[in-house]
Amino acid sequence: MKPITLYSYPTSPYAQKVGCYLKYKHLDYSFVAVNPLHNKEIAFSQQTQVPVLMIGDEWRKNSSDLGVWLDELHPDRPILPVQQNAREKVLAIDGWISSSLIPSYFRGGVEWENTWNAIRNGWKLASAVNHATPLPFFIRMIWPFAVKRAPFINRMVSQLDLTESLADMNVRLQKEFKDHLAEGPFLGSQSLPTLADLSAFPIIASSTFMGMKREQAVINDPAIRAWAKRVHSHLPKNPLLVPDSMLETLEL
Ligand SMILES: N[C@@H](CCC(=O)N[C@@H](CS)C(=O)NCC(=O)O)C(=O)O
Repeated sequence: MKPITLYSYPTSPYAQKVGCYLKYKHLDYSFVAVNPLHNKEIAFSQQTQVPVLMIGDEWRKNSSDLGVWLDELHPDRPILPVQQNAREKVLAIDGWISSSLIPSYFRGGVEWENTWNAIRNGWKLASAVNHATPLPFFIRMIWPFAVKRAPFINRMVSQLDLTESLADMNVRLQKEFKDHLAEGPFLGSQSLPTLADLSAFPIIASSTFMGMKREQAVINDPAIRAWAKRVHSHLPKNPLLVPDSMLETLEL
């Protein structure tokens, strides 16, 4: 088997997606932490976006494409259904996760609903990044404010419908999530977890695992919490790229 290496900051929700694909598929891989201050570790890719996945001597980016690539190369424990309609449905739900659900969390880092919680959450993220690639103390302290101004985060947030308040957006996303779950037990009414579940799980569960406070967390909905527990049972206890020592709990 060609060696697999995942390059990212440990806190990127897009990299956490890929981490969950790899873990679900029981594929051995190395994780190389990228320092967000200089991105030297991915200089070979001549760009700065993570995650980057290297398999053998070929690298690619974009979490969703990486899931498709992994399934092509390693068809065991598939994350995409074979049947065309089901496959398209799963990929469409994953698209919604990448373009709506994940950016709504970034919006929470830009529009602070509760200042103290936002600062505390930012420091927790900084300490997880610092654990992987040491950051100067000053940078760790200003991290929540740097996130608020980070160009790639603001670019992503500006693509959302900002006429809708963040609170209303969270209520809508919770409802849309349950629509995607439909009859369950997994997203798109699938009987086993797919790429869509593995994409949504880390962004939804990592706030709980890392002890971050959110005003209206999607996971507060009982049906979504029950879904998260089902997905968790198919993954290692710690399915994140952040070590156990940085987590407050591994229970949902
Ligand atoms: N569509 C990409 C989005 C990845 C992304 O936005 N990554 C962020 C970190 S969470 C990043 O690397 N931003 C810095 C940059 O784009 O230079 C994916 O699904 O992988």
